[in-house]
Amino acid sequence: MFTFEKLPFAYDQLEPYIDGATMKVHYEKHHQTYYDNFVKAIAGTSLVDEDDIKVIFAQISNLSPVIRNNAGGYWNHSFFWQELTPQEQKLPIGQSAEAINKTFGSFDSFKEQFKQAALQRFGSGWAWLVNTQQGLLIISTQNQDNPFMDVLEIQGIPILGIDVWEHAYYLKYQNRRADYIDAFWNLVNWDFVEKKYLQASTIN
Ligand code: MN3
Repeated sequence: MFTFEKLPFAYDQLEPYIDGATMKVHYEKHHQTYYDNFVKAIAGTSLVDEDDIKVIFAQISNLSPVIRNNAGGYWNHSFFWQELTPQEQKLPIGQSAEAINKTFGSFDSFKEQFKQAALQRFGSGWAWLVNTQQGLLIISTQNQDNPFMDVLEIQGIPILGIDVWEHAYYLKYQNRRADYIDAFWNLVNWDFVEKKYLQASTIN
């Protein structure tokens, strides 16, 4: 059973970095539609009985584009909401902070590389920090593809992601994707990132 979960904050709580109107449309229209279409697309197939969406992602190359886009859209947004917080935590913590510093030289250097990946994603998609057998990596995916999907050259376990579809920022930032990415750093829930990093390290 795949569920559509509540937002962990009110629509306007991420202001001024992400405005309430954008959050409302993003969650109620975009995310809800991905979820509804995903559920519709797997209805009547054996995928309905899956309780781990990663099993679906691992065979996505054999499934329809409708399932690929909507399963990804559903999961990516669920992850994104949990990863954001109004608390303005500012800095990574714990073992994920250490791994980021070790891999990228410094937090600032990581932010810069992550921003470049997010800026260079042509059209719609996501940039991700993922954990792999080789350690942390920054990747980007097109459309609603997800780091677990078997279609990707480099797969990994998502630790952090940013939605760079225009629907995520256009009302406030118009074409200024770079400004939206800069503002995003005020919203990252580093407790969540640390939790994901520790889980991913256990799996590896
Ligand atoms: Mn989105």
